[in-house]
Amino acid sequence: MKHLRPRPLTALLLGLAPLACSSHDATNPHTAHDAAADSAADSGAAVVDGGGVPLLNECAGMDYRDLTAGTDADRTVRPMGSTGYTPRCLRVRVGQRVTFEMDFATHPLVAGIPHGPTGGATSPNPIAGQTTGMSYGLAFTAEGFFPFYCNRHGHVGMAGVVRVVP
Ligand SMILES: [Cu+2]
Repeated sequence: MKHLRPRPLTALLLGLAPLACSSHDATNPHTAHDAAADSAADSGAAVVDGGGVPLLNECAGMDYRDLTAGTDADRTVRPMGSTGYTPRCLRVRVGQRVTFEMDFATHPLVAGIPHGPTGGATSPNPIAGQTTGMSYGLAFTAEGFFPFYCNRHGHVGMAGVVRVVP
C-alpha cells in the first residue's frame, strides 16, 4: 500500500524536521499518522511523535483526552456511532478506574492493536477481552500505553489507547 499512495511533501519531511510535526498534525492529523504508521509497519519499531509518545491505534500525543481530573464516571469509553469510540485516546492516572460501556456482543473488546505499528505498547496489558455484557471496568495499577480495539470494527478505526501516567 505505501508504495502506491502519493505522499504530501510535508509527510516526507517529518523525519528530517520533527518540530514541524505539531503544525502538520493540527491541520491534517490523519494523513500524518498514516504516513508515519506505514513507514514503521515493516520494522515493528515504535513510531513516536514530537513528544516521544508512541503512535498506537492512531493515538498521537495531542489526541489523548486528559481524564485525570474528575470522577471515575468521567473515565468511561462509549461507542461513537456504530464503528467508533469516544473517547478513543484517553489519559488517566495510576490507580484510576476506566469503564467500557457498550454491548460487547456487538462490539467485542480486545486488548491490542488491529493493524499498524505495535512498538511502544506496554506489556502486560490488563484490559481483559469481553464478548458479552454491557459494562466492564478496571483500575490501572501501572503506567504505560494500553491499546484496545473492537474485534468487529477495529479495522475501520474502532481502536484506542488508555495512557496511564503517574
Ligand atoms: Cu465495534
